[in-house]
Amino acid sequence: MAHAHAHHDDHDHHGPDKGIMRWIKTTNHKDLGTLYLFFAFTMFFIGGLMSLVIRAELFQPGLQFVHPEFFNQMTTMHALVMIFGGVMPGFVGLANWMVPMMIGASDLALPRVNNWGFWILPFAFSLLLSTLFLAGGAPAGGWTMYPPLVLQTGDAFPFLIFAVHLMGISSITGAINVVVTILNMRAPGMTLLKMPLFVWTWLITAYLLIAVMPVLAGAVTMLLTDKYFATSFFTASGGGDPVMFQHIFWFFGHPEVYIMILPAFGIVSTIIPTFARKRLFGYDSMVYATASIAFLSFIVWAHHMFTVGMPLSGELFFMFATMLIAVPTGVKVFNWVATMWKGSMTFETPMLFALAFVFLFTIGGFSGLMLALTPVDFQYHDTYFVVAHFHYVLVPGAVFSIIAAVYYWIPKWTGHMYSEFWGKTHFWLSAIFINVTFFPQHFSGLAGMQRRVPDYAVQFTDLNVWSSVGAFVFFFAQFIFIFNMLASCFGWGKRASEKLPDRVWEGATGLEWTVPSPAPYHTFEEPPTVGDDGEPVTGAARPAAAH
Ligand code: HEM
Ligand SMILES: [Cu+2]
Repeated sequence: MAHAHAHHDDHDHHGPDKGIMRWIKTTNHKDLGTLYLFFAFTMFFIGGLMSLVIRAELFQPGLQFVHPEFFNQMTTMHALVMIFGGVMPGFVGLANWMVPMMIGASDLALPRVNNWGFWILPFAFSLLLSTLFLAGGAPAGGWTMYPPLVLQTGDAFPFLIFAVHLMGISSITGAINVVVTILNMRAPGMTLLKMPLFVWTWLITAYLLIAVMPVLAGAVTMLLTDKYFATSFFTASGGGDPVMFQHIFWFFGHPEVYIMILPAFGIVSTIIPTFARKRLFGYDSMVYATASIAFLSFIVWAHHMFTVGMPLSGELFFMFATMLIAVPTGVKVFNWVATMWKGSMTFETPMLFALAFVFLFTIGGFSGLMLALTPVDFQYHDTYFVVAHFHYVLVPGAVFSIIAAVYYWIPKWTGHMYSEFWGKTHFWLSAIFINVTFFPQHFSGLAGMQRRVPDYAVQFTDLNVWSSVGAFVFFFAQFIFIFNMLASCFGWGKRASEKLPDRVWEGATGLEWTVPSPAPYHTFEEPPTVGDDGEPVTGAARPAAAH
């Protein structure tokens, strides 16, 4: 011990580099977490602007602002930017910041890989976004890149494929880092079933990433050779099969949607116990439910292709397998509600976003169950009902959880409280207007309004006006969030000078609350020891009212 301490002391001069080089060369998990989050917010902003272009066009029937071709570029790029640039890097940023702190490790296991994993992303997205300025414009075949349509993409095509490969490499490096760190660097005493749920959900997510990103890479490489090297994997005239692309794509694509929701489950399972001042109900069952969902996500892919023409037995298998996912998901929702039952709840901003997550994600889950019913999917398929469904799980689902996590942990990151008043204002505007945006789409969809089309029949006008107004208000409400977070970073506002305690939230448990706020650049030079409950064993660090 004494030796370890001396060793630590003579490394004290190892602070961060100064200026821009700090951020370019950094291998520190906190710096990289910050970079990832900054990148994700930039992408949310760009992807959000694209959705506003779409919503402006859809405000009225007829064509007002953009050409149909550009409309299709916007839907395609919006989705690619939001998924691969916004939600996934957002979660990776949170993992970077929190996984080491939650398991008592000093950093991630592979810090240099971590640096590369991040810096690949700005290049990938520069490539992708540069296609907007190429002859023929950006990819417009949908984010699912179905052939034969996507093979008609102009000069943007190789940029698209290369960008997807780069995003995949970045995801895999991040995932390997998370797995290696969690399996090898937990504090003494922290067995697997004592890990915080955010760590568990990220461990499982990382395995999903490692399993399916290569499948996507394979699929897009086959597209590339079909276009430039005269193969015909997916071209019927050469003996290939475009439906095979859909099978390969969705074998990646369905687990991908769970990659965008499992870490959210972990976040909500962290926040609700804190503000209910009770332990999470059914910890073990939450772990097993997460693992079951991950397993099932591999055997349901063809529910995206019910209308493609499959044997009846196939349709039935994919229908029932999909509906089975409702069971572990129901366990999770039940446990969140049971955690709040008779708890001493308070409603600070992170809790509000977590609660909205539980309500609104459940709506998205139910519309998903409806879509799983094969016979009726023939009616909903490719309508706005689908758009409503996946936006309910992605926006008040994935995105709200990222927002909740940032509010929850930012006092720990920066040492300054954010403004609760502006946090609540941001919450109510977001929660109301996300519903104004997407709830009407259930009805336009059931009535037959097609997705990915810039025009619609006049009877859908009112519902689309609601959607467009909702989208614009939601978008501008997010500036409140940005200012609030900047205020916390730079210590603006009334409460900035307050010295925050280590345990910022009275009911919070976990190792991250045993270190000072702001967390020092290097946490846990010596690993903490944790007891049976996963909490630190000794000293003032032990929570007073954890149970
Ligand atoms: C409030 C924020 C958002 C708004 C207003 C919005 C709006 C839209 C609109 C208008 C479309 C086009 C629908 C169509 O014509 O087919 C769309 C498509 C899509 N959006 Fe969003 N969106 C938002 C956030 C997100 C997020 C966060 C994600 C993913 C993480 C996402 C993923 C998608 C996907 C996958 C598509 C389908 C694209 C395709 O058909 O290829 N959206 N969105
Ligand atoms: Cu699916």
